[in-house]
Amino acid sequence: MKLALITGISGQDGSYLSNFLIKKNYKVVGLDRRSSRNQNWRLDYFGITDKVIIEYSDLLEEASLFKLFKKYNFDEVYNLSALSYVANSFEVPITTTNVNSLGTLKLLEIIRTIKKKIKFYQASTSEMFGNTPKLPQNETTPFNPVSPYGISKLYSYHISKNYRNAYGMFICNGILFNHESPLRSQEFVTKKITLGLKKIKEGKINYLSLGNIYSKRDWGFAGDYVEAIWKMMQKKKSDDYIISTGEQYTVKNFINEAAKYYDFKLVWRGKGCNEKAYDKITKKIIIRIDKKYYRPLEVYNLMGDYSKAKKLLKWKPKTSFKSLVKLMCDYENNKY
Ligand code: NAP
Ligand code: G4F
Repeated sequence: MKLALITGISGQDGSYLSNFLIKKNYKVVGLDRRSSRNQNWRLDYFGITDKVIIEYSDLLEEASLFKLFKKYNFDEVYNLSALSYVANSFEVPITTTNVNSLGTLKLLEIIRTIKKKIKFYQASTSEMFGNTPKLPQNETTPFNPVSPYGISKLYSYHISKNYRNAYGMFICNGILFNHESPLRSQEFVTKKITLGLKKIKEGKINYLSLGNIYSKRDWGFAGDYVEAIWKMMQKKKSDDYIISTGEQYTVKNFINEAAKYYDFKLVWRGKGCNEKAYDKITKKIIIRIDKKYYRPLEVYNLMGDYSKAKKLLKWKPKTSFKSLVKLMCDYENNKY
């Protein structure tokens, strides 16, 4: 039985990966921050709360991390912990960098010191590409991050490669494009839309306020992506891989697809901050644009080329854009 450590176990990917690894007969230890919120709701969703060992620690606490590695003889470490909300990274750039950059370095240093054979996965991101002119983005596309989040993740990407090359350690960077699920946190745009439209339908709110609806994203399903993460950790040699769907849609496309699910017939009028979507039947405003959701800098155009993962990992995404929107809406309606 392999022993895996998942940092960020309380997050979206942490729960999907825990469920996946438990099915593969792993023993899973989850690094969790103590919080006043119920952090286990995602593990509860999979019915695996009692099957994982939760250890309270923090990526900011070096001594506590060290003790954890002394206590367990890990085979694989999946570093999913991060302050992952891009907009928020502009508000708290220092904490973002401490957790997302130095947190990774702390783990790598502990592994290098204690047991170099431990395999390490770093949760890298398409946000590192920022506003690069090249499309689709692949493993050789130059990075040009435009947020404190993207920059903090680029540090971790490079330091991970550095430890792999300098010390011969097994370290993979998964450069994952946006991936969503019913378990996505509510501040991210896909969940905000699928949950928001449901609340409008039920009369709980009048309309939904959003920011830039013209940015394009390559949206996949988290359940598909954790399989790719695991597969790269099973290869003989560690490497970096793009994980994506190879398709892109605007935020507006996502809204229109979700609106169909809820039987809204959206008509769009106006431009920029004055653009609105009305329901053709009721004439009520459903979507408004609010400047407060614009970011100081935006990433406009992401689409990944996952050919390398397809060839070397025999991985490809299973869930289409339409299926993803449907399964997120189904969840809001207790059908998933
Ligand atoms: P998420 O839901 O925001 O989960 C982030 C996790 O990190 C949470 O468990 C959070 O704990 C934990 N965390 C934050 N600060 C920490 C600290 N100081 N010490 C220990 N843990 C800390 O993110 P996700 O969507 O699952 O993404 C997983 C990873 O993949 C992240 O590193 C993210 O940046 C990266 N990524 C995500 C995507 C995507 O589209 N989802 C794409 C590319 C890369 P709390 O619950 O206590 O806040
Ligand atoms: O859902 P988002 O906040 O995701 P974003 O910024 O693309 O970041 C996610 O994907 C990254 C991978 O590329 C991850 F590394 C990162 O951790 C995170 O999981 O925003 C998507 C797009 C943006 O262009 C944003 O400006 O939607 C736009 N948007 C428009 N209105 C909005 C809103 N985003 C949010 N969160 N809320 C809005 O009201």
